[in-house]
Amino acid sequence: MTFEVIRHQLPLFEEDGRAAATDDEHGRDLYYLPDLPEEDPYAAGHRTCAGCGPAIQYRWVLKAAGQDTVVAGPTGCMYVANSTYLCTPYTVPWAHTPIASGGSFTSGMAAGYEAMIRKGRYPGPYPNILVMAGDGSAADIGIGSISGALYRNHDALFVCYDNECYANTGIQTSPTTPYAGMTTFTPFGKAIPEGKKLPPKNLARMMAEGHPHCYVATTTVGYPVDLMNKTRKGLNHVGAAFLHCYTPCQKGWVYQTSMTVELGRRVVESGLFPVWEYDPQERTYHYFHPPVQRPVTDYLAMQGRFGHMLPEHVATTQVSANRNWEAIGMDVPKTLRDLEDPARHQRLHDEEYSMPLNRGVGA
Ligand SMILES: Cc1ncc(C[n+]2csc(CCOP(=O)(O)OP(=O)(O)O)c2C)c(N)n1
Ligand code: SF4
Ligand SMILES: [Mg+2]
Repeated sequence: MTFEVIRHQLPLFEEDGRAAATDDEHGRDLYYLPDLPEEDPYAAGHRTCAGCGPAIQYRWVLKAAGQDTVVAGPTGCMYVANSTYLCTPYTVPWAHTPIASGGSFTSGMAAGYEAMIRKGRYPGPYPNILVMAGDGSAADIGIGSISGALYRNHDALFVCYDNECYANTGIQTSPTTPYAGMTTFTPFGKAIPEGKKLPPKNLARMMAEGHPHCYVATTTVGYPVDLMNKTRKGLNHVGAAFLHCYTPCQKGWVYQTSMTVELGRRVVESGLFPVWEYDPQERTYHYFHPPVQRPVTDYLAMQGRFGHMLPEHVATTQVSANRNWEAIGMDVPKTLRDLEDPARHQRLHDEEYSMPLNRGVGA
């Protein structure tokens, strides 16, 4: 006898009609949070750094997913800091996977639950199945297993929490480390004054273009409602979904602990991390157009990992940001176009602002 596989449909949080929310002078809502579920599948009791972006993302994703969830975590900070012996923040089933096999392990869970429900060995409904992998895992060492799971279209959500480095082993460069981002493997010096020379891998775009039947989206910890709704959309989608979430790493990026969520806004407002959603039915991208467009220095100057940048490096970063504005269908204001000129940064540097002194990674 075969049993039917019943699936959840999680309701979305209200994004409009924010009764209690107020806007600042730029029209940005002030970190509005809707009425959230009381339950916390990722509760207090972990050992991440203060202000850890991945920990904020883990909490919000699991709040959105709810108690009927099983979650996997490949090796990385969010495995190590969350699984100290006899101490765990999870109130839902959780499993560690090797760093390379987050995708294959999760596809096994999805296939297993589906088979067990069909055979009547698990009562159902089909649980929310997800994996949250670091960028070192999802964009580098384990990208093959995630791509395979997406391609085979297993019914699960594959999340990359992107802190733009291999954090847990001491802040090494990863494919998503931005141009000029200093890490222990990309120190700046006379030979390579910018630190990292390569631009970051465009992970989410690769996943959307390469697996056009999947729901794919980007988000940041600066937009909690967006993050939680995209989590729910990914889980509601029958088949594979991929979510790329920008999550600052306080230790690796060297910034004020309280600025994690603000960085999640500024990276979008400076054009360095476009937020979008790919609809596999229509096969189209939907881009978020932020109400503010800032110079990249508003973002870079908050972080010690960029403190060594010279005017020409800042100008190169502004060129990339301006390309991103065009790619998402926004005009580039003249003020931002002017900042493509290194001489303009030199003047600004001398007259108006200074980048912070780099205190060194992990200082
Ligand atoms: C195959 C393999 N290579 C290297 C390691 C060592 N290692 C453990 S955690 C880690 C960092 C993972 O980085 P990321 O996935 O970005 O997660 P984060 O630590 O940044 O949270 C590495 C390289 C490993 N566990 N397995
Ligand atoms: S090193 Fe970074 S990612 Fe790891 S726990 Fe600390 S803040 Fe979080
Ligand atoms: Mg990482």
